[in-house]
Amino acid sequence: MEEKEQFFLEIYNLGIIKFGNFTLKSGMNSPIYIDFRPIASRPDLLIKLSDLLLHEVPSYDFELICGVPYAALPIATTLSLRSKIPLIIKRKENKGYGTERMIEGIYKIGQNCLIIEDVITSGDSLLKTIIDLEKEGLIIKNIMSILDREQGGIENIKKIGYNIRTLFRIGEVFKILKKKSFLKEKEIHMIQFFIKNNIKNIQNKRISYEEKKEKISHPIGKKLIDITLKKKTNLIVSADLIETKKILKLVSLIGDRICGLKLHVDIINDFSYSFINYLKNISIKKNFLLLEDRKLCDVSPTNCLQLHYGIHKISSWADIVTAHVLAGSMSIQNLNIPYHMGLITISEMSSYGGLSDDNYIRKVLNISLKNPKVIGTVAQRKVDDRLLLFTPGIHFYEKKNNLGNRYIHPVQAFEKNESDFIIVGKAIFQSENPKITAEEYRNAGWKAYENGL
Ligand code: 5BU
Repeated sequence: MEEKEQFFLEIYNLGIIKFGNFTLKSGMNSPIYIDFRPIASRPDLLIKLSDLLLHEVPSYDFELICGVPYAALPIATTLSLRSKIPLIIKRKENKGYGTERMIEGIYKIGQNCLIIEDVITSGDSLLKTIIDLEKEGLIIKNIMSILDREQGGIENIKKIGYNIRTLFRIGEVFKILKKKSFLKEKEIHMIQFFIKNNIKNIQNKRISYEEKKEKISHPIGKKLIDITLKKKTNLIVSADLIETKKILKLVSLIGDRICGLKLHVDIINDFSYSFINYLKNISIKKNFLLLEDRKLCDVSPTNCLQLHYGIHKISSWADIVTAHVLAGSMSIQNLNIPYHMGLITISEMSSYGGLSDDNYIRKVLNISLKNPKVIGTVAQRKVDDRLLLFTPGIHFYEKKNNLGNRYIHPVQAFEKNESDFIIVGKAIFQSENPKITAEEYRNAGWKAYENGL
């Protein structure tokens, strides 16, 4: 223990733990950020670390080593040099040219590979590495992480049958730092806050709409939650129809079952103000919100024009509008958004082959949290509790179609991603009986939410 403790204090002095307000790879917000990358510049510490790891997993127990990209790569490389066991490299994304291999290096089907992860939080990126290695026919008998943030990642990986160990646990590390008086008063408070929140995460329970309402400051976010609780529905129907008559007919069938109606007004052939006024009145009477899936994606002045002017004058009737933030945080500032209108950012689309990577998603989530007009986001993962999570790409039966759409079941949206709202399009409006089908999706969404509590 003495040796491990000494080692941890040495790496702590490199600044591997930072205190503040951080968005993690998983999309979660945390007052603590741990980054082992500085060790890459200290060969002496890399050697010490790999010797500590080899003490935990003897080298006769594996034939290959692979680090979860990218932070664990220098650690895995050192381990390979120390143990003389070959390294293989896992890519984070396909190159898109050449061999398009996800795993580089020399290996054979059936070989036993040790995986090294630096910090384990939810276990999601580790799982991606496991899946890619197994696709190549490799066997994963041992996984080592350097530090477990004790947020359920180790348990998640063990639950699916893998043998995973960790060198350090965040709780014990904090004790060492406190014992040695390495922490300031403010940092101790942040740690206590972190540990309190962690317990909740490990219990694996989602937060309720009531709790979420406390965390959301925007009035339209609160209103959406109120409607959801009152009507017991988290279903938003996407009316991707090109005739106003068809949209109004659909609404007359499903209006009682939804908390929101999503439109693409630019696909409507006969758009008019009388239509939108009529729809607005129904939305008030039946108590649901109108979402315009405009996907603003330009610089701020253009977004502003697209929102307020043109044929559709979106800001005069929509309760919520979607926006990409590809052009940066400023692109959704100074839009003169009316007080009662909220924005939904798009962090990660539901299609397969989308171009947003973990880094992009993290940045969008950060921008979303800092902009008071943003009520939530579209993502295919769990996000910070201060954002509402909207999940399109929902279907009971379809999984993937040849148009690039990927679908998940409502249960998956709530269980895996802790979604707040499901967005369902053609599964309802193309069904033989949209009224009954909407009721089925409403029930599935509501039950899945309640089961998560
Ligand atoms: P579908 O018929 O259930 O596939 O309709 C989904 C709707 O959600 C459709 O209007 C899309 O434009 C919209 N959508 C989506 O499918 N995926 C996304 O990531 C986003 C929006 Br953002």
